[in-house]
Amino acid sequence: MPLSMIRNEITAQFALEGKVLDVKPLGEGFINDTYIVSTDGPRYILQRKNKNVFPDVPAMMDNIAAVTAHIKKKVKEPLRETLTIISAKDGRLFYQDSEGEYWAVCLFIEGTITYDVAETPEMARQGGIGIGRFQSLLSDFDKTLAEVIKGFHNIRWRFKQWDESLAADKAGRIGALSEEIAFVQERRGRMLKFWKMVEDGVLPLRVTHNDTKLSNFLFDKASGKLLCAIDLDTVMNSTSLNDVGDAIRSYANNTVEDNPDLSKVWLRMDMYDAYMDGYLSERKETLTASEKQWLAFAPLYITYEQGLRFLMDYIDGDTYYKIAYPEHNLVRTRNQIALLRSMEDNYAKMQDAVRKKL
Ligand code: GN1
Ligand code: MG
Repeated sequence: MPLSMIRNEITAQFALEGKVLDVKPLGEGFINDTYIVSTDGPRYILQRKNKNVFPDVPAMMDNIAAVTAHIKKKVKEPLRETLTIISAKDGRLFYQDSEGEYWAVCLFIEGTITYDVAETPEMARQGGIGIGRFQSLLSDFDKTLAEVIKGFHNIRWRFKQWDESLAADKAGRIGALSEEIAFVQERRGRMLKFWKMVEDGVLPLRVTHNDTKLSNFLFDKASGKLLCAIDLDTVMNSTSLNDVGDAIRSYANNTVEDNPDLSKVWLRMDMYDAYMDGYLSERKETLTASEKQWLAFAPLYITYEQGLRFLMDYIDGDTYYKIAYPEHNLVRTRNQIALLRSMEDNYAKMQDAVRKKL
């Protein structure tokens, strides 16, 4: 859809304050299309939600509305510490256009900044406090959330998809991927063992964000503190350990997740340590014994899962993640494999660091 149409027709469907002056694409995210809307009043974030990825956008928006309403009741600055959904003029949380596409708007939070790579351990510590706080604020949230993406962090389900992808070899690519495929296959049992604890209730279900990479958090420019978790599309009920794991996957990678230069990819223990320090300062008292025991494994689990998902998308012919060049998903896969190797080399130290803080 041309930008002029988004500007004139889509924004007009929402209850915005002020006259729309400008709409610009914001090149963030691998899934949705995101725009920033300037008006003579507040600024807004407008998104076209990806309906191939999210089969039930209305249920997803209900999840986000419920979670943000809960957080708003508890924080000092309700308009800055969580997202504010702006309804469509008909009162719904989204607008569906004539092509069936879903659009949603939230307030742009001024005075904030996002990052792709953590700059200092203090930033990682703030990240840990931030997700810990997110979990604490939602610890008494008692509604069940819709499962917006089936089996999102469920590796048993991912293996089912994986086996089907390998069997279909849709893009005819698996012949050249024997090393990467072997890497995934060798670790299946270990990863299933972790997920089994979620299935058996050994690791409890909590309200989780499920997409906690660094760039999904706003930092306050003035204080440097983590202010707000954004991209709430995947809030669901899962193990809270994965929110820490996914964060470590990005905060503690020495470089971005699609750097093709693998000599730059490794786990920064200083970032890991600082993140865990912040996180446990918030959550130490509330985690169960099993959660504490498996916390250090979560980054390995999520990095593995992410590598598998990138590789599966490459094998399927790049239908899920946005790519900027043909080998993008393969580059991402190799990056995650290198990061996981580095985590495996450091696993004893990772466990030790957690133990010392408990
Ligand atoms: C996607 O939407 P975005 O870019 O924040 C993906 C995450 C991945 C991430 C990798 C719904 O997140 O699971 O970890 O890319 N989100 C979905 O960068 O699949
Ligand atoms: Mg997302």
